[in-house]
Amino acid sequence: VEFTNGIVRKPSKSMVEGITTGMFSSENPKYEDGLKQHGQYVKILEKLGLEVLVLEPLEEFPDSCFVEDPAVVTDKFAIITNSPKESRNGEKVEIEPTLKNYFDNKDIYYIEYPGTMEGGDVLQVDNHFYVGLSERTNDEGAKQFNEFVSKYGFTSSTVPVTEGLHLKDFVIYLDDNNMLLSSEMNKASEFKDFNRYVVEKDELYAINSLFINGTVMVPEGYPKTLNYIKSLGYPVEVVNTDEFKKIDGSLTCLSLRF
Ligand code: CIR
Repeated sequence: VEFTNGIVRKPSKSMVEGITTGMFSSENPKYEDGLKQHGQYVKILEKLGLEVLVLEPLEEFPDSCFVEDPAVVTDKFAIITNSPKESRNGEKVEIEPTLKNYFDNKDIYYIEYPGTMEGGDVLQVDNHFYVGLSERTNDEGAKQFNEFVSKYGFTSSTVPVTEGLHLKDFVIYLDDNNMLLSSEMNKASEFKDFNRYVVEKDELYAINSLFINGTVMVPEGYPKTLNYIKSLGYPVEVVNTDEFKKIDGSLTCLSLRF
């Protein structure tokens, strides 16, 4: 999949109150550093050929820089999700007008209660979507999602998320059949036909690397995973997202790409 557009939202000062499981860090994020890191992230997206729309921060939503969660987009359609977390659910209303600038109304769909979903649980592999069933995404959400994507010739299937927040924290697809995953996800039969690299526990955060137009963006500080990705022949862009990591945010979370 070749991307031409990116949508991001600058972090708000309230990011220091973002939700966290403490899965990656027990520290509080620093807003100023987060803002700088966000700027670097955007620069890399631009370098990789995306035209990036940078939305203004939303103080009332501490996690709103994680624009991947309130919507799932492809070049053909957009699905507005439905977070079960009260502090995140309003983000869908904020992203909707922006998506209307890119998509016809008929190509915008809505996950509705009792269905819940966040985009971090949706992993696209060519014409198939793996949907993680997690604390944020339920069966009913996955069912509605399947109905929408099947109109466009896509398929989807579900995978339980047992280790933490979102599916894409534990399994990511690069391209050419290459996949990075946790040892737990590696046990799932769904992924057995991929060329799998099991990321070691001490580098778990690096699973969420981001393939964009031939290059892989990799978080800074994970040499083993970085070297593996390089050994596959990919050019890499290393990016520091430490402040977002403190509130469970990784690379894919920070943008919508289509
Ligand atoms: C949350 O818990 O909702 C945020 N602090 C982190 C969201 C990360 N999003 C993602 O992985 N797609």
